[in-house]
Amino acid sequence: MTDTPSFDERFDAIIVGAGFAGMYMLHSLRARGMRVRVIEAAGGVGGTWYWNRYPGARCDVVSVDYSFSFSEEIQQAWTWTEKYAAQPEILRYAEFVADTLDLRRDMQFDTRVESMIYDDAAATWSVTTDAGDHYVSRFCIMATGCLSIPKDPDIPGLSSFDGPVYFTSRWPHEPIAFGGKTVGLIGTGSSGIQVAPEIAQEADRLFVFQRTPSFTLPARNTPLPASFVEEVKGAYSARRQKARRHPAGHLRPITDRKTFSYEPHERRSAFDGAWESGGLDLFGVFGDLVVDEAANDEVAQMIHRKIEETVADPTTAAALKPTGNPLGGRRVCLDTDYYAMFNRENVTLVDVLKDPIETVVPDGIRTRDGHYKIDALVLATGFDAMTGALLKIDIRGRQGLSLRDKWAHGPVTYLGIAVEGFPNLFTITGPGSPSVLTNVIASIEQHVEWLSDLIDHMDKRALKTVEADAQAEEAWVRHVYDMAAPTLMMKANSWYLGANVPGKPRVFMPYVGGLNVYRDKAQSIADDGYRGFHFEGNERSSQASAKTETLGR
Ligand code: NA7
Repeated sequence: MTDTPSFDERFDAIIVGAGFAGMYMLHSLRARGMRVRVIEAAGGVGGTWYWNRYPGARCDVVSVDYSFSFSEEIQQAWTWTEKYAAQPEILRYAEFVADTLDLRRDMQFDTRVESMIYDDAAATWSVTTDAGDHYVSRFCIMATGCLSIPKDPDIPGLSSFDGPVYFTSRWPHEPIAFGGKTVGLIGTGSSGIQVAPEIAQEADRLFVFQRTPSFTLPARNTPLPASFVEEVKGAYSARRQKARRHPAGHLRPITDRKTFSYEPHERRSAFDGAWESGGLDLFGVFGDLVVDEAANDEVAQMIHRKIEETVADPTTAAALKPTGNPLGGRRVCLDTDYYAMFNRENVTLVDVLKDPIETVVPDGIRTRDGHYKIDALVLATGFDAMTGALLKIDIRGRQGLSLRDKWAHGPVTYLGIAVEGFPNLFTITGPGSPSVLTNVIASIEQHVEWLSDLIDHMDKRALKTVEADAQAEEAWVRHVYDMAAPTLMMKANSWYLGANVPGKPRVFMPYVGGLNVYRDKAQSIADDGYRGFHFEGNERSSQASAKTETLGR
């Protein structure tokens, strides 16, 4: 890649982001002979796994499923070593895929896209970057990730702190020595829950500042026996096929059995069994946890009991019990020894619901009732999820329509893939797609393959642009809402709803209907001539097709 900015260099497609979505999209479009450039803010591939390199970062989908299925060569060549892979192994895997497919030659790293402006007359996108590049492209594909833009932590006095501040979402590449230090950690979502036990082992003292307690289940991560990996590899395509038909896109147990179809002692023993086996198995014994309030409450109580049994100090145990948000309403975390960590002498939970943080001061954190002296501060304060990365870029579609304006009251998309007014621009795992509620690699594969088919469809018919219809978009947004409305997920203050970012419109963003249902819907739309999309013809190839061609409305 050149160091000098490029002006008006032309591409068939520009892909923003070199995480798993950008990598597979590049491979797929290049295989079609397209000239493609991937633009990536990071210094390498891997997306979320490039940035979130804090100690303890680990995926909560089992490794043999959280990986690409499209290449038999890759899935046979790579060997996972743990049930739930840790960040370094996933990043090595992303790098291995990039090497195997020779992806880097079409990737531009350390570059952020600043604007994407649609030219109505030319039907192309003008893309500018912070490196001063100006590119022109027929298609733009946003592979920007659902959790890539850290939320502004919005903590008074933060800049006055004398010691180092580490964001889990922007963790340094060199190891951080916490030995002999007193560390403050703010944030107890997945990231905080994963990093805390690691810091606790090394630091002199750890203060965990918790505002909202999360539900977390023991991951019970374990090394993968070679025999298991061989068995998986021996029947990988059958396993992948099952995953494709699974609502979550990976082989976790599911059931439609209702909680109260069990006797109380059976419920308790089923819960205990799932707790012991670890991971998300709990959702495989009770199928109604996210819709039935009483069922949800009962299981929440069972988790409270586990907290009481594990955490010796009753005040700490009480503060750790999640209340007010139903189980599953916010992302359920998987942990390794999180609750047990609070029995260590050097770990203190600070309940900032009761004793709010007032300000960070040069030597620590001042709460209403206390002053905690710390040497280093770790922020695991979350992300501007699902829309943050898209709205950070100045995206303007037809007649200068800005995406920020279009989404002022919340994101609207068709299938989570396309937006009316923004021709030839696609979002991979955008709002309105199953994305974060699934094995996201399985969702990415579905999107990339569906979009590649759409582009084939256009090329075969010499169609220049594709755009979602307003009515189809409106109907999809309603459908996404209708699927979420009966669930308890609407009752939690979660990032799924944008509730973690002050002022963000409260709209439930992911599609809860399941990846299998979504896949069928998307396929039926394609089979129906891309119902809900309209195409414009290509003057270059045919004078007659220059009229607007509307298919399958
Ligand atoms: P999350 O799940 O959004 O968690 C962020 C945490 O930070 C959460 O406990 C917040 O408490 C807390 N927070 C945020 N701002 C503050 C301030 N100002 N004061 C105190 N506490 C604060 O982000 P994660 O990175 O852990 O996980 C995101 C996803 O990444 C995860 O679900 C996986 O899919 C991977 P609050 O809830 O706002 O009270």
